[in-house]
Amino acid sequence: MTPTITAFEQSPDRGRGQARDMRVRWALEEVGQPYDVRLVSFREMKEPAHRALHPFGQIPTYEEGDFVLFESGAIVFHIAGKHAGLLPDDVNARSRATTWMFAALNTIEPPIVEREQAPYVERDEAWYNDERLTFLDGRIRARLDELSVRLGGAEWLDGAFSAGDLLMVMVLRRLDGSSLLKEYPSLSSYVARGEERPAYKRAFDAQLAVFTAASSGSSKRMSPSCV
Ligand code: GTB
Repeated sequence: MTPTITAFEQSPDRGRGQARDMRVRWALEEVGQPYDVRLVSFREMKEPAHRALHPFGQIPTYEEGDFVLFESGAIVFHIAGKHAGLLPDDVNARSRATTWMFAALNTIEPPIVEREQAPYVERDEAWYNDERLTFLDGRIRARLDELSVRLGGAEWLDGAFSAGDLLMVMVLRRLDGSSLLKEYPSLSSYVARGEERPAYKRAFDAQLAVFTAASSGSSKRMSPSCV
């Protein structure tokens, strides 16, 4: 059965592949699973029909007939469990790769998202530039220091490319608009390796095509709730 995912009708990121449907698209492309996309507006996301799929009224969702999932990490995990190619067969190696999925979403992404959100809510505070940004950037740097030490000169985090790398690359890409990632050449190269994968490119082009088709020169600005 062809799964259906949901994505923004018009992504506030202007097709830069930052919305979380990109993670799901990339996973589906990696395993060679065709998929349909249902585009939803911000209004539709908050209506009962969509909330029946996603209790928090967000994208992405994933449907295979009556089977419904939300949370991009859970969806990627489901795809990786159902198809070969994103998680190793060996149980321990599979758990290590899964650990990197959690590390990407629970350890690396939160300080990055907090840094993204800060300008929306704190920009006008007197202490914003000198204190708050220094603190938030420092927290991200601490994680990037540690992650780059662990990656060392390896191609991927634990052997072959896995769903852990897929999510880690996507999370690190959220630093695209800042100079922080550039301070870490090995992590920049790691992200570039992910972006060079044919499956990544197909997923990126597909989400960009949605934005391009929908765009008439206007776009919605990202808002603090749009994380
Ligand atoms: N934990 C959930 C998951 O991983 O699936 C989070 C889902 C989520 O945050 N969805 C966002 C959403 O639906 C879109 S992806 N927001 C609308 C709302 O909450 O009303 C987050 C996102 C959006 C836009 C950008 N951007 O413009 O750069 C980046 C990331």
